[in-house]
Amino acid sequence: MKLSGVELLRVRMPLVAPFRTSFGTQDVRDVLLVRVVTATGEGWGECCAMAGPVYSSEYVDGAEHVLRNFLVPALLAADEVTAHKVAPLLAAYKGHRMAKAALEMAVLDAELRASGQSFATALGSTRDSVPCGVSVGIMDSVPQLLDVVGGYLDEGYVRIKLKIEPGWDVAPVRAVRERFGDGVLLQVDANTAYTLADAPLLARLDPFGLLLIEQPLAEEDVLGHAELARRIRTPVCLDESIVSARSAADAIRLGACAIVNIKPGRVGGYLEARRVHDVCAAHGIPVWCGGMIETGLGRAANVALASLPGFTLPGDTSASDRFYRTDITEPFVLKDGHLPVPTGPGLGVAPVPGLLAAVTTAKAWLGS
Ligand code: OSB
Ligand code: MG
Repeated sequence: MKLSGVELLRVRMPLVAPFRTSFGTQDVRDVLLVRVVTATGEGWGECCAMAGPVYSSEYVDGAEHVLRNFLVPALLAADEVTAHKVAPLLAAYKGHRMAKAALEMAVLDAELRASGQSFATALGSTRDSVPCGVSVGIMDSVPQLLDVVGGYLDEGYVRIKLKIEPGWDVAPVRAVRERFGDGVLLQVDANTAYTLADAPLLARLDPFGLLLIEQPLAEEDVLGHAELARRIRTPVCLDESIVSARSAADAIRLGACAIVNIKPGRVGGYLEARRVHDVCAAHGIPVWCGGMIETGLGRAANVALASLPGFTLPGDTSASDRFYRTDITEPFVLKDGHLPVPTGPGLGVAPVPGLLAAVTTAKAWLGS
């Protein structure tokens, strides 16, 4: 394909409730969308960067800047663009994986729409629905947390993830276990809020039979995670530290993770995400699909990815209404704790023009 142009759109969507993590509180999602246009059609990508560089070094204005000034011009200058050519075409530009991922996603969508194949089929899906977990933010009180968790269990979510930070860890986990029992699939996510000196504290989570503890230590502290894994019984799962298939292979070799959270944006796209899946599968490391508060576009692609065979744990692939009263696509609706894997060409969903227009704050066309 030759790209005739690329549109960058900024979309502002209020969250149904504030979402608090160890790195801050969000009540609105400022999303960057990418629409690539070819002679025969279009494709959609979503950039998962947050408003500020608080989860990782990328942030949405930075992603827009690097796309506009470096990444999009590189693709517009190429005579032949396919999804598999995007990473090599952009390889001269270091880092900026979330920005690259959004552009590659849009190209992949355009390519698959043109050929009539779904994301799921292209990635190697083996299931037509995926079990869904939900990520539960830090609350003001334990009773409030129990209400929220109870609501999600009533909705049918099959796994609960509690966000934790120092001062909000053992007590909320104990309370959820006491109220809802040992049968609930339960895990925690620290988003790098601890250090190795906290190992004795984190070992106090051992009796609660958690599925995993996600990213307790700093992004670059891979050896620290390996040491922590020797000092606690809860399996260590990495999120922020895994930025490529290579870093996954290294972390596994070092004993830093027993489980991996795969987020396509964090690793530079859905094609690299599949390679992370393959590396983990080859080592017997279970994976699950993370989330970055995606709109229906990113959600569709994540659900497709989560239907690959190595995704043996429920992901943060919650329904649209977990974060948004109104999505920009047809909403993803939970059924028996599962979401259906889209089957239509490409993402299988597209923005509904009126819904998209209602939340779009800026648009820029790059190309002729
Ligand atoms: O660490 O998994 C994370 C949201 C934003 C940034 C980082 C994370 C999260 C979540 C929410 O936990 C996942 C979701 O989209 O459901
Ligand atoms: Mg995480």
